[in-house]
Amino acid sequence: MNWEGILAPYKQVVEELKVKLKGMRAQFEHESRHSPIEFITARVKPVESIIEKAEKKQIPLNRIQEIQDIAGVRVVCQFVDDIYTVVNMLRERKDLTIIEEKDYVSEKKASGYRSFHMIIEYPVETIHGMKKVLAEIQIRTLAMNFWATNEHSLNYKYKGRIPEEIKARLKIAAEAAFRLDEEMSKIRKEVQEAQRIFHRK
Ligand code: 0O2
Repeated sequence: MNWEGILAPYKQVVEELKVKLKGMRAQFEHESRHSPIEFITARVKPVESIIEKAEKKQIPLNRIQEIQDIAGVRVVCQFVDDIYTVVNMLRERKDLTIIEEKDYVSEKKASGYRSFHMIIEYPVETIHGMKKVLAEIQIRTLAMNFWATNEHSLNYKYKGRIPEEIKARLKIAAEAAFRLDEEMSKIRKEVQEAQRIFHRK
């Protein structure tokens, strides 16, 4: 398979979305307003993982465009409320179509995972014309990101079969991350005021 050719539009999408989201962040900063976006990461799913996911979801390789997260962008926020600010801003945009929303922030997954997922359809211009590509935007807090990154590493280490004892600890850690987000939300105004003073200096 010509993976480089297949993945080229996805690379383009990831780059474009990164530029646009960073642009949103810059506009907030320019207006000296709290940015709901702390940082952005993005990736094109590695070929090995695409093949694995296609097998898991029983999608033949000639239909891999049905896999929703080949292009993936992650928006990391300071506060839980920021997640919904970003979600609402994305809902308003005219340059993408929202296909599906999965709110694992208010309804965590069994693993303890929290994050807001948006599956979008994004039109990308190629030299062969316009192509609509699916992409996944994950929106989560710094605490949710810390947890998910560590859990992801453990899943990789244990090939998806994390021992029960560690799984239980991860659930406790997920609760602690949730409480941390709750506590930070309570002093949000104080934190933001401090950050405004800090930025002015
Ligand atoms: P990677 O390596 O990040 O690309 P579903 O069939 O709906 O259960 P699906 O279609 O994979 O599963 O959608 P879902 O649940 O929205 O998950 C998509 C992505 O969200 C995953 O991609 C992960 O990045 C992240 N995710 C979902 N659940 C968890 C979790 O329990 N822990 C962590 N750390 N991340 C999670 P991939 O392809 O699994 O992995």
